Amino acid sequence: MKVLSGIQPTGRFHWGNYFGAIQQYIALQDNEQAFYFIADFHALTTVRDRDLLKGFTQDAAIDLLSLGLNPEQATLFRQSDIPEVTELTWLLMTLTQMHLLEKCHAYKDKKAKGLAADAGLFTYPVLMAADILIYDSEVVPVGLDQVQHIEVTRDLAQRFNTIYGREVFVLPEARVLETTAKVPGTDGDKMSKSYGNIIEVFHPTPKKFRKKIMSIKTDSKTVEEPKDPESCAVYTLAKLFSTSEQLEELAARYRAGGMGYGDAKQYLYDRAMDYFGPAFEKRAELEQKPGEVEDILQAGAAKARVKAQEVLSRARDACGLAIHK
Ligand code: AQP
Repeated sequence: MKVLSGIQPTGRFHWGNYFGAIQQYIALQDNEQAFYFIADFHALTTVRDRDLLKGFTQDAAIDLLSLGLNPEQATLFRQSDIPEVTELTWLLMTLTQMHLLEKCHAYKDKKAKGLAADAGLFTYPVLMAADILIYDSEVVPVGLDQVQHIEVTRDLAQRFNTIYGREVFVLPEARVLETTAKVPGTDGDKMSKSYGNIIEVFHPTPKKFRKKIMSIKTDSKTVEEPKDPESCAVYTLAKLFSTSEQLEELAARYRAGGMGYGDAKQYLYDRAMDYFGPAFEKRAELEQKPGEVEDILQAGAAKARVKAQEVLSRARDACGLAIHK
């Protein structure tokens, strides 16, 4: 099975990114093809600071490797190291109907908020389609918010194949984990950088990590009062890290009363520290080896580019463009 996914270097990864997407990357990394890229071209629609983009991109690579992405199995690369992807974007753009993009949520949401959207944001799903189609990807592990974009990718692939009368592109499927498709943030809404409700996977110090967890919004019930676990963001997040026995025990403590939200948050902090502890240690090691990380990205790009050139040639040939040997 050919697996591919991309993740934007627009800040540090949060629990939504990890449980919705990255966890799947690791689980699928021993497939026939497991290509994962850092979507720096995409990030340009929001990050317009040279040093920041470079820093986020480097951090993204280190974070993924620390969280268990194994470069011996998976191919990790920067999106912008594969220029073929922008060429394929143009080929796809020539047959992308405007109405398809107008209904895409990233653009629609921004417009609804009265914010100015630029052409990069509007055409973002076409670049994403090129990212997926250029590696003959069959399965794309993502969170729920990206499913619509995979549908656009399928539409474009089908349209291209039909117009040019050839099976140039493989139609990919989204892979979404039911339980973590939409991880909630500290306010109960979908965890998202633009909502300011994220918990980052990596924090500069355990103290800052704890402070973030203690900032999760709860209602104002007193310690003595019984509480409803299912309507509490702390409990919902605790599900990410707990066994069913641990959860039952925690839910019983909520319902019985006598447990304050501070205790529930401490529980969440302890579980998260246990869970991510090994990644924190690995990260501290990798931070000292930027050269090694860069080598991994370049070796990944060299491998991915071979596949991208093969598929792009197929597409160029189908359109009647010259093929470069
Ligand atoms: N809350 C979430 N639950 C489950 N999956 C999520 N993903 C993001 N948020 C959640 C998944 O993470 C992958 C990378 O997404 P991205 O590159 O779009 O990252 P992002 O833009 O940083 O995600 P945000 O925080 O949601 O950013 P904004 O605020 O810019 O929209 C994807 O597979 C995504 O589904």
